[in-house]
Amino acid sequence: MRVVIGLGSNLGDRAATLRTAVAKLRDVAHVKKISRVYETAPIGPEQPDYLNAAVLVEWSAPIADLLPELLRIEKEMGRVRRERWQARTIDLDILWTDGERVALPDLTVPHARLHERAFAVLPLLDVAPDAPYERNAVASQKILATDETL
Ligand code: A4P
Ligand code: MG
Repeated sequence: MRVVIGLGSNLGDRAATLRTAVAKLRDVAHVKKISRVYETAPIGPEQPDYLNAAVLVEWSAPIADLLPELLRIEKEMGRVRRERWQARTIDLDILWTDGERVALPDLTVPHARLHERAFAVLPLLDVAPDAPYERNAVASQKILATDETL
C-alpha cells in the first residue's frame, strides 16, 4: 500500500534535518516520491516557522508497524540536539494511506487534523495527487515559501 509520511522541522538546520529524516526513512521503507518543501507559519503556540514536506513510501507490513519506526527516528534525531534545544527538531506523522483507515489508541490514519492544515495537505497532494483532499480547502493559510524537492 502507499503511505504518506509528513515531515516537519522548526529548530536548527531545518533542511538538513529533513534530508537526514528522509535518508533514515529510506532504511525502513521504499521511498517513491518526495514533495516540495514548504516554509509555513506555525499553527498553534508561538514558535519558529516550519519547513514541512512529505514522502510517499510503499509499505507492505501492517501500518501500525510503521509508527515505532517513525518514533525511533524522531528519538534518534532529537537526542542529538536535546541539550541545546528544548523542542524536537523533527516531527514525523503518518498522514494518509490508500490502504485501510486506522483507529487505534496510539494511531489514527488519516491523521486527525490533516484536512484542515495546508502544511500537511499541500505536500501530501504533491506525492499523492489522487488523495481525497483539496488545495482550496486550505487556501486561506499562508505558505511563506516553496522550494523544490529536498
Ligand atoms: N499518533 C496518532 N496518530 C498518528 C499518526 N497518524 N501519525 C500518536 C503519527 N503519530 C500519530 O505525536 C504524539 C502521538 O500521536 C504519537 O506518539 C502517536 O502515538 P507526537 O508527534 O509525539 O506529538 P506532536 O506532534 O507534538 O503532537 P501532534 O498532536 O501530532 O501535533 P501535530 O498535530 O502534529 O502538530 N505548524 C506548522 N506550520 N507545521 C507543522 O508541522 N506541527 C505541529 C504539531 C503544530 N504546528 C505546526 C506543525
Ligand atoms: Mg506528530
